[in-house]
Amino acid sequence: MTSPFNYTSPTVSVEALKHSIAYKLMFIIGKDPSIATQHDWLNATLFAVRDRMVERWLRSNRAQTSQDVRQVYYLSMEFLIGRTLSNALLSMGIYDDIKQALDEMGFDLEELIGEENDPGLGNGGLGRLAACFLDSLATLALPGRGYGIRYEYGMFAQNIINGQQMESPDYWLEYGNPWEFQRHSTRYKVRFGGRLQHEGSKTRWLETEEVIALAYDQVIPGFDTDATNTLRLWGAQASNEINLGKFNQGDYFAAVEDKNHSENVSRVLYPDDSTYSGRELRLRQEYFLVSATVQDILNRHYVTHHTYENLADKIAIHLNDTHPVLSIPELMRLLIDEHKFSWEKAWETVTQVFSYTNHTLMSEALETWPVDMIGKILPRHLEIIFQINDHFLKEVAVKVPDDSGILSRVSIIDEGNGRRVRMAWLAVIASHKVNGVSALHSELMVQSLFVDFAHIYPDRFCNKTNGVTPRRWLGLANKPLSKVLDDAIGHNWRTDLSQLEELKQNIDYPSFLEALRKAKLENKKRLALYIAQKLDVVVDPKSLFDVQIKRIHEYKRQLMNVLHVITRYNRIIEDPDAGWVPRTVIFAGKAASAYYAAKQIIRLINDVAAVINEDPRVRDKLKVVFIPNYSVSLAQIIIPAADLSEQISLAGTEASGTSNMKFALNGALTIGTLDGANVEMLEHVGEENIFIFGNTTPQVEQLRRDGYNPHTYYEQDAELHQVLTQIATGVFSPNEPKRYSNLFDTLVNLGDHYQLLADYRSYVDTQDKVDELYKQPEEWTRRTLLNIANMGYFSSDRTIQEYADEIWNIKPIKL
Ligand code: 26W
Repeated sequence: MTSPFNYTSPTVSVEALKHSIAYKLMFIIGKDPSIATQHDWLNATLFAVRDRMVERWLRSNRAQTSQDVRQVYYLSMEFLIGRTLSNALLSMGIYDDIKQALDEMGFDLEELIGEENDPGLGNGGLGRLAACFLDSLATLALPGRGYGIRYEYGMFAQNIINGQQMESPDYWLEYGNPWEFQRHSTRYKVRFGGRLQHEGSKTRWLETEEVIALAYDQVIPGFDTDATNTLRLWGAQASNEINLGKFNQGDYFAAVEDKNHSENVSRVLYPDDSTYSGRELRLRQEYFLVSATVQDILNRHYVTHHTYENLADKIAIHLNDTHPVLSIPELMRLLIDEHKFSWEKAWETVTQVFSYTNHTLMSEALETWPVDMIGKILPRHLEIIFQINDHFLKEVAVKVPDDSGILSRVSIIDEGNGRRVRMAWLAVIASHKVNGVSALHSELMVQSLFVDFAHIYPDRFCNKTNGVTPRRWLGLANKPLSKVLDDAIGHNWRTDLSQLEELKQNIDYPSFLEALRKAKLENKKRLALYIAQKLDVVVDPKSLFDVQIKRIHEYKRQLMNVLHVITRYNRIIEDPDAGWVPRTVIFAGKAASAYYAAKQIIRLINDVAAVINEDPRVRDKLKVVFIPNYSVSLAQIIIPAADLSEQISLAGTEASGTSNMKFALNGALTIGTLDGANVEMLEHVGEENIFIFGNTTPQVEQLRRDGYNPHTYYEQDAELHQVLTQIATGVFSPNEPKRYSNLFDTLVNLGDHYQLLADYRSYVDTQDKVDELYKQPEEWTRRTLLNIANMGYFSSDRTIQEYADEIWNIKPIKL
């Protein structure tokens, strides 16, 4: 008899697909076709597609278990995975079949794809990087799983009202989430608070509050392979044990309210990616992720090995920034308190298992938690952290005896600052590898933030330059260009991006350059249509699309971009017939809700746009648009349409950047500073093919040391003076002339922390060079071709292969 589990994939003929979509609509959604909404049909399609992935998924899982390979667990508070349907269709190679099936049923696939919600479970670069990494892990058949939180509310939705950002909640689960499998039986208790009881060498953690972490799994398909991985997100559920005291006193409502309260832990993503907030709920979230995950890891390990002795051989745990750092004391606690490990053995295991990526050097973003707060919420963990610190400081005193200040500098506990726990220090001390995300960033990391640790542990620090997945960021986002590439070099660049090099042989073929230009124009038309529909602004697809899309932050210097826009505006008015290259300047990005300066920058962009777009004197020569509610799916529309990519952060501040890579891969030229991964992009594309300007990191530091005075630039540069005066005197806010006097002061009188004025002249001059080149379309396109062809290095497949070989020590599974 054949086993019922010897099940092969449902066939993927168009007929079979039609049948299963109709079946899902009836039996899963429970709707009659005559009353089903677009969303119902979308969900029915998602279910039908999901079915076809599950069999490979189970097989991959079985292979991982039976081959008993070492696994990596990627812990991240954020995963910005984007829409899943189209990505899954391309991965499985059934895009055209589904398209036809839906077509025959009277639906347009593209339209349904546009209906899918885009889960915003992340802030920006860090969360999106995690999603690219999952895609690459699966595509390379590497055994790895992502662990995160299933926030009910993702990143807030941004509306622009009267030029200002307004936030509204993003309840992304409104129509359900057909991709996830809720695992009713995979649940762990996560405990908070309580007190400790010591009996001899044993410690007990008593009288805690409890929350249940419930697993929700999502399938992560590899591209063109059966290998399929899992992203496991935890949702909070109140534990069954409601407050019996209150219940028995007849206070039914209070007892149930407590239950609701505990579910808050997975309610909402903290929408701040720049300043660490210090809020107790955030600390609880971090522990919630970590505790459920470490319990799950141990459980999975035990099921196959019946021992924890070989844990360090079989697992690697990666920390995406410090946010999941409590997994270190959590693993120590479980090994010692529950599994009878000695301190020494537990610590040895921990240091072999953990690795950590740092994503920012900026001090305001570094996590430190008050000792008292950790003590109240996680008393046992605080005790373990102190113990780790004691052991470590003793080791340092032996290793570096002649440096008197070192112990207080490297201590996990910052005694100066109201006693706080430095999470990054804990991560460095417990990890066998610590990496930065670009060559420059990794270098600065060991010279500044971790300089003492680099002396203590010289072999611990390394670089892993970020990358992006070519599947989503070229194959899916840019169909016109993908077609051109397929025709020229075949399809395999999707899994071996270095093949793009072969495009160089086409550099002298005008017809190929023409094909590239046509693809770009098609993408620009699509974006122009979107802008017309959403903003009621008409932009010319033939104009140069100059794009800056990313979180709004002072260090990223969107404001410097605005200074250039106003400069250009003034020049056009001054000399309207000077042969201007028409430009459309496009911005998008969210500001953290409490970040006043960032919100003012958004408002200024919109005010400037209103004035310029209405001014008949500039008409078709300059347009400015701010596209609201930036997201992964919006990025997929905007990036392929860009001619110019703005990567203009102050040198030394942007750890890597990843949109810089996406833009170049999609045939935009970069205007940028020598910051983050721009430096390596320059090395790969060659200096003729990128517009680099501004001070370098050493120059920035020098200027700071010498006492940078922005006022001199303001006084000495007439154009700059004019622009700043216009902003300060209300030329762009006539109803409220003083609206931007604070902004003006920050730049001119309060030190201009991000040195916009110092880089302004070189930025504006470089923008002139951009115009000159754009006037020669053939030459422009040749350079975009060289950008595309040289982006192979920036595939996240390359990055993940390096992590696998040099940090995690994992090998692909055989399928
Ligand atoms: C605690 C508050 C908080 C939350 C998130 C502080 C900092 C963060 C992240 C580290 C911010 C972030 O997304 N960093 C970005 O990471 C990308 C992926 O490595 C880099 O490309 C960006 O340069 C870096 O800003």
